[in-house]
Amino acid sequence: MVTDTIRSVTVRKLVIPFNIKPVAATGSMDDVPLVALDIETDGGTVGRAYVWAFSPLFLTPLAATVESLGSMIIGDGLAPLSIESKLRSTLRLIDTPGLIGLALAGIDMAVWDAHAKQQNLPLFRLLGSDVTRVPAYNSCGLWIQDTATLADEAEMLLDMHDFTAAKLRVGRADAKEDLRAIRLVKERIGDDHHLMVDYNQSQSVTTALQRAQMIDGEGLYWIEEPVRHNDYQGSANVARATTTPIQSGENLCSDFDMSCAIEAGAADWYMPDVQRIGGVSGWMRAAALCNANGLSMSSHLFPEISAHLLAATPTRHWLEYVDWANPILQDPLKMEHGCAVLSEAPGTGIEWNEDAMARYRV
Ligand code: SMN
Ligand code: MG
Repeated sequence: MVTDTIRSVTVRKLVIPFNIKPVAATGSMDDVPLVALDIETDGGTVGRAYVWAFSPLFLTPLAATVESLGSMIIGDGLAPLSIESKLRSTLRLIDTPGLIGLALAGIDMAVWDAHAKQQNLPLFRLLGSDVTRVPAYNSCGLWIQDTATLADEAEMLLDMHDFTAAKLRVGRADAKEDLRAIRLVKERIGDDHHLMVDYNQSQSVTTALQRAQMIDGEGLYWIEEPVRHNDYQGSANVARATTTPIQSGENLCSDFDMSCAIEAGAADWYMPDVQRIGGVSGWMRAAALCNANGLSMSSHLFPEISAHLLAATPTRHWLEYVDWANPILQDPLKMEHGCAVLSEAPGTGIEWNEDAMARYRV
């Protein structure tokens, strides 16, 4: 069988405004700096994906890193696992954390998109799934902000697509203010809606234990990243002391990282981020680990591709919904009754709105 080969890898740098600017306990953001990838084959198939640079300061280095990795796969056959394996073995000496890891994941996602398009299948069907709806929580707001604004915002976020769950960021200097924030939101949304909270790694193990004890009886759905993400033992101490499930995983950079976290009992549930865990290829390895260990797996950001991946994840749990890339997408992810509804379009469904791309290009 003759397969297409990779002809070009094109990157564009974009800065998109947020509807609601994220302010977490450990950092805030003014806009969404993205690197958009187009990987074209000699047969004319174009795979698309985007990666997130966190800060506009890292947009140029991330785009350049994607370009460098892209130059390594020109002429290769359109075989996502073989391309990923070649990149990882060629990069063994420099290793692949940081920007190189994000860039590699971006290439992997775009190559999988092209592969699925060539097979004329949406990614979730290519991966063997027929699950077309994935439950989602709204993560577009409820940042560290004036507690007086939280209840109205929570109601607005749930109303957006009849969501049944939302996430509140915590980790304020005064733990009592966090408790107040939780109670204000819980009281407004009621017991038939779930509330997750995220400390964004802001606590020491000692304060995390104190704070977790303080909020453990508040009926929260999960407590996310209470301590530094790679302090697996510290996180395990918090997980053992708490009835509310501890959620973690957005900072895991490989299935090996995940296996270490699981071995330590760092969390009750995991939520890998597709651009950190290694794209589609890395995600599927992580999903196998969660399945083997009986652990529920949710996603972090990147809802367009994560919805496909969760559909193919045996222990699928929650999709984290954000609308950050919507302005540049021709068909933003369809949301209905609190679920992502997967499209039958071939690939991941990521196609650019070229007018918007021109507007936000830097
Ligand atoms: C988060 C994501 C992106 C920016 C800030 C905070 C958060 C989450 O950890 O889980 O959504
Ligand atoms: Mg988080």
